[in-house]
Amino acid sequence: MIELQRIVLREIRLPLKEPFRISSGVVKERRICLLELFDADGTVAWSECVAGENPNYSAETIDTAWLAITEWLAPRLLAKPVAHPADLAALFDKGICGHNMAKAAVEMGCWDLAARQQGVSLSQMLGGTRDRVATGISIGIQANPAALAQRARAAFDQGYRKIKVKIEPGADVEYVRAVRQELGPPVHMMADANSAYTLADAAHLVQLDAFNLIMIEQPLSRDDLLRHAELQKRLATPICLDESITSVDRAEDMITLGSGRIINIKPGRVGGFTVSKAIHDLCQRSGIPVWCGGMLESGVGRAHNVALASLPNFSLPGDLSPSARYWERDVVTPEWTMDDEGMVRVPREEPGIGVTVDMGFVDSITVRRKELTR
Ligand code: OSB
Ligand code: MG
Repeated sequence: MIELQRIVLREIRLPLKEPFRISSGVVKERRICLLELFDADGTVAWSECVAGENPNYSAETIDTAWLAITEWLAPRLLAKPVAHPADLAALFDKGICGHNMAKAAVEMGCWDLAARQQGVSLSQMLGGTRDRVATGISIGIQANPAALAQRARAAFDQGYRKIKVKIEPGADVEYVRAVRQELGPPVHMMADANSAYTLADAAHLVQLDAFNLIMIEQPLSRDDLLRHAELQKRLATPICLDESITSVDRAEDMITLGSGRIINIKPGRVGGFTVSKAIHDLCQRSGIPVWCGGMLESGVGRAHNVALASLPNFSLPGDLSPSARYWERDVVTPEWTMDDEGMVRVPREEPGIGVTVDMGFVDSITVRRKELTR
């Protein structure tokens, strides 16, 4: 039984070690909303809202999520007890359109809470089966192909099992060619366009077939399921959808229409773990591989992603880099690390997310705080 008494929202500022540039925008310093949830039985849980600083990846931002959580979502949850975190998606969707990242932040915090109440790890609570998950890196757009190839080489040598490079018009074919030449044929490589192209670019994108990519992520706009299907007919490389998949129905549409052959599941984008699990299960039944995407999360959001990625159909390496790839100092102990085989350990002995929030550090980087009570 989840009977929340209080939710504390904090906005922290966490500078990235280096700016992260994708086709739709650049981020130098993350503004991250953390949630601390207090149950009537004394259990305390944590989650992170993955909404960005600007509405470039999705319509949501940290500021819209802050509003949605404080005005609509938290009051609904604080008003009455909930039997199971799987009940929250329906509770939040009734009469509240969109705001998936805000909904997910609260919902995922309740999954951590329920896991702690039952004394099991979040991975176990979600049905995870692995004790290590394979890790890939997502490399932002660089100044030139040689700089990108050098970054890719360094990442591969560190152990990353999948090298994803961000592309956009003017920084695509030659960039991918340089990376493939540097790494050689067997390395798992992919490109992510973050919706930078249109169907008119199909002939141009077909050139990427030459580089044996395991997938091309989100070449077209989020709403372009039909056009993605058209593009997939012309591309040998599998399309993976990210921004487009915001619900189980969208995943089903992708499969029916042939808009893609792989899904990047980000629990924030789809409204939380219940929908993530449903998409995972649908894809498993349909022979569609999934992997866990990232949103430059702090160690709190990373814990939630790692737990999700331990489910059986997460068969491709996730965007789950260790703390040190993003931050000088992470907000959790222990920080997230990757071994030299490119694997991250799933905490399965500790209850809940399995890492401890460094309160002193969090306090020192908190720029706004709000307490919501019954
Ligand atoms: O498209 O997957 C994306 C980061 C911010 C917004 C969108 C994306 C990304 C990443 C980062 O690729 C992956 C990571 O967290 O390492
Ligand atoms: Mg993406």
